[in-house]
Amino acid sequence: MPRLFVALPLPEDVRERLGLLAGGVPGARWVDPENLHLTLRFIGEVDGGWAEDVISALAGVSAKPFELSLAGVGHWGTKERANVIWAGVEKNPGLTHLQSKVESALVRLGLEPEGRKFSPHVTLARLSGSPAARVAKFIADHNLFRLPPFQVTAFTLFSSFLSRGGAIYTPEVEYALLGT
Ligand code: 3AM
Repeated sequence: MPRLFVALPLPEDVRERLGLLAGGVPGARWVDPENLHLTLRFIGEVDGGWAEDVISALAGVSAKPFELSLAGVGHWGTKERANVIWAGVEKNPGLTHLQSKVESALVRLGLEPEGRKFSPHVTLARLSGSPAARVAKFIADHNLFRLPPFQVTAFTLFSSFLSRGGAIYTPEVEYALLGT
């Protein structure tokens, strides 16, 4: 059964620049630059028939291309026990619009609505037992992190395979943003 999620792939130069942030936090498992992405919706495991339905439902999503800027870093979890370090996204109505179209297409299909508010981010590292002071230092050091904007012209359905060496993400279907 494939495990699926919908995400924006990131241009290679953006992934390289994000990859340069890795380091300085004990207990951090940094995401390989080739795997960096911005998740729009985690779907989870679906059987073959459902996967086909997901593929065609996403083909019905229409949204315009838009510019995206990555800026800032932060963490999930508590201050004492952070579990993820991420790069942030500047406020972006185009992104919010696309995400809500993807969400409603999947809910129409019968998936449970995502209960959590959409908080766009790019996961940079997953943490276990990282000292709070080192996480705080990382975030303070990269306070002014910002990349030049790039054009988002497509979103992608990925499959995720969990292996011992970490998750392997494979782009399965790319959907062009063509405008409405
Ligand atoms: O892009 P990020 O790293 O925030 O954490 C997983 C990753 O999100 C998330 O889906 C993205 C691609 O794997 N994910 C994994 N399992 C999940 C679950 N059960 C999940 N999100 C919600 N519920």
